Amino acid sequence: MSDWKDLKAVKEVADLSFQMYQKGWDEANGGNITYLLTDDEAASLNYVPGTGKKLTLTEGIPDALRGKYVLVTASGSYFRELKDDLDHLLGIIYLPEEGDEYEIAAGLIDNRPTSELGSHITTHAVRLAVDSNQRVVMHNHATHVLAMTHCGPTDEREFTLALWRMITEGVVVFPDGVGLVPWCVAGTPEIARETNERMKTRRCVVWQYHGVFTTGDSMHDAFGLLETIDKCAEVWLLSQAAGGKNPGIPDQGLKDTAKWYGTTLREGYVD
Ligand code: 2HA
Ligand code: ZN
Repeated sequence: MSDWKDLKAVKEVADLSFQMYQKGWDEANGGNITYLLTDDEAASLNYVPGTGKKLTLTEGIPDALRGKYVLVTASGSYFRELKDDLDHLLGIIYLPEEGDEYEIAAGLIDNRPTSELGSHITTHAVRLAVDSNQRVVMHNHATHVLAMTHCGPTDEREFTLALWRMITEGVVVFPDGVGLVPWCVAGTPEIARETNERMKTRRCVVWQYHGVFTTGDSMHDAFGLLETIDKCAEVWLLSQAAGGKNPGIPDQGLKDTAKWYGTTLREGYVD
C-alpha cells in the first residue's frame, strides 16, 4: 500500500482539525470529520478487501456508499492531538459491497471510528443524492452558533433569517439556509433521522445546545461554510449584546444580494 498519510485529504484533516481546536470549536474529544475518497485515491491504497479488522455499522450501509472508502476521525480523538498522531486518531474504512461489517483499511490503530459514524455515513448518502460531488461531513461545537441556539430564534426559518441579515456573505454562502434540530441525544438514530431529513435540501444542520453539521464537495468547502455561519452567529450575538437597535439586511437587500451573486434563496424564506 502506498502511504495513506500522503493523501491530500489527510493533510487537510490534520490541518483543519487543529484550526478548529484553536477556534475553540473542539474541546476535548468534541467534533468528527469524514471524507469520501475519490476512486483514484481509493485505488492508490492498494487495500485488499477482507484483510482489515471488521466492525459493525448498526445503522446499516447505504447502497450509495457500498464499495467506497471513507477517511474518518477516531472515537475519542482530541483534535488538538490529531495532526501529531495520525496512525491512532485517523484512519480509512472500507464499506463492503455486501453485509453490515465494514473494515479498517488504514490507521485507527487500537481505535475505532467516531461514535457519530452512523450519522456521517447516512448524511453522505443523503447529500450524494442531490450533489454527485459531495465528499465531506464535518461536525463540531462551533461556539457562536451553539450560543445562538440558547438565545436566538427556535424556528429554523427565523434562525436562518437572523443569520442572513448579519453579513452580506450569508445569502451567498448558504442560500439554502440552515436546518435546526431541536435538542436530542447525540449518536442516536433519532438525531441522525432529524439531521438527514433536513440535509435533503441544505448543506448545514445545527443541533440545538450541541453543535453543527456541515457538508461539502471539499474539506475547505465544508470548513468555509462552518466559518461563515459561525461568523454570522458571532455578529448576531455581539449586536444583540450591544442593544441591537438596527434590523440588519432587509428582505429586499437579501434578494438583491442573492441575485447579484447568482444564488437562489430558499423558497418561502423571503417575501
Ligand atoms: O465526537 O462531538 O457529538 C464527539 C462529539 C459527539
Ligand atoms: Zn458533538
